[in-house]
Amino acid sequence: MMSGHASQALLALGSNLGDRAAFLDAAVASLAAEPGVCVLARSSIYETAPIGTAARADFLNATVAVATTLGPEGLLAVCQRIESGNGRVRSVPNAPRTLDVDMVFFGNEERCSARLTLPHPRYAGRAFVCVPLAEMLALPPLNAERGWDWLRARLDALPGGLRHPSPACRPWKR
Ligand code: PH2
Ligand code: MG
Ligand code: MG
Repeated sequence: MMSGHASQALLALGSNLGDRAAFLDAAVASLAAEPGVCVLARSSIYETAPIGTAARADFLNATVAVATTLGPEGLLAVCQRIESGNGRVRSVPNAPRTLDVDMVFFGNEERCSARLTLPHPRYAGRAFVCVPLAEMLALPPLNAERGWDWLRARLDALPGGLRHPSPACRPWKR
């Protein structure tokens, strides 16, 4: 249960080390158990070629839509705690990771600081973020809600190829 004013936020999950799907599931479960965070929707899971890293192992990626009474900093702290609790070790940047939980949007908020840039500075080029976001928006419960029109407008502005599954971002079967 949540009381007070809630914000909409979109999180991107990624794993390319260990039991990748189990780490994504654990992240969703941890978010759902978090006071002040309500999981509204999760996308299905996609298998994706690594982008912008020397990593060789394919990722599993998914996105989650939440309502939260936390602010951006509080939600960021939750994301980092969930990463650490799932074996994430911050060694070399972009090293293979058990779990990455990135904040892509916090409502329509725009900000840029060393700790947190919103929207995520690279989401618009990344099918592994945009494809699952588009999937969530097309399905209940988000598809029927005018409250998500701001996100629909953001995604509609992107090239179509970024919003549809492709060999680089393909549906993954459990
Ligand atoms: N995350 C990165 C860098 N590259 N590539 C894919 N396919 N999926 C990711 O989650 C990912 C990536 C940095 O966090
Ligand atoms: Mg990331
Ligand atoms: Mg990250």
